[in-house]
Amino acid sequence: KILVVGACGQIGVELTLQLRKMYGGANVIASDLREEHPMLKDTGPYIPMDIMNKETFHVLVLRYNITQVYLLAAILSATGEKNPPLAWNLNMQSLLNVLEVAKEEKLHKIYWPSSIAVFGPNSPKQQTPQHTIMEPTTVYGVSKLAGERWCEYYHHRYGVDVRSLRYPGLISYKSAPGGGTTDYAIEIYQDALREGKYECFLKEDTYLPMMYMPDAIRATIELMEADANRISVRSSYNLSAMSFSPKEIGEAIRKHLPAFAISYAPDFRQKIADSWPSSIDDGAAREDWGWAPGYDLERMTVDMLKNIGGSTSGA
Ligand code: VAH
Repeated sequence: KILVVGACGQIGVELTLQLRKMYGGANVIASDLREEHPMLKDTGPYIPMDIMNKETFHVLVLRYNITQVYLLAAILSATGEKNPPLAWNLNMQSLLNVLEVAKEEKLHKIYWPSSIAVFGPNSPKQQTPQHTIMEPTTVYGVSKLAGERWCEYYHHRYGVDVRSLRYPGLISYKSAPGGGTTDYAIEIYQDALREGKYECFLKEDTYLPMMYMPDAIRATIELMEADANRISVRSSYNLSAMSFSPKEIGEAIRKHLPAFAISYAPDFRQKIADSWPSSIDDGAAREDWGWAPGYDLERMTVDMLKNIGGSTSGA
């Protein structure tokens, strides 16, 4: 059975729904601290759980015969800077709890997301390599960098089959984002439809690596389904689909909503965005397990504008 921890988050909701489609609702247990997300209702078992409590997590693994864990609980970059100790504690202890139980119970596979936030101001900005300088300047990035080292340690020392992707900024409409620096690229679509304008908290030429959620979900599944002997990276794979700036996504929206107006009021998140790469080299993912993105800015924009409204989460 599969357990998704953090199933009510931006990635968790869509990953849980996809896993349930593939393996059957009853075989995918969703858990989170919060009450069940409306989109998960009646699609499979939901168990409130605090992943910071290793014992209750361990008991749940035994009681429900869990063999795979997807750990998506985390505090993201912007929120993390408002409470560094909490971000470090949650992001690290949740992973260590999962890795320890995976070792003790010989769980089949573990998934844990990293992020382009592991790179810092002196990492190469363009086509950032899989292996390079990594001096992250956010607590979130530090926790993801440390987490990658722990994943590699548990794999090489104890044989835990833990796999990971360095997600770029993820854009989706089904569930609310969790306080990231890239969330402007979600808000912009919602505001464009609701108000016809958007005040962006990043400068117009801030290029960031981005990906549409359907691609991120597919990449996660493809990585987890790949033969173990094809996985050459046990820290976390670079993953890429596109890069764009607020100016460019504004222009993509204006093609469909000609009256849309964008203004700029950079805030504390500008400094975070400036520390990250503008584009990513995901050659290792393409080589090892055949990664290829499906959505570019235009295709994503059409899909986002078409779907927002009905299914934007109220949460
Ligand atoms: C954040 N959406 O902004 C996340 C992600 C690369 C960005 O890690 O913190």
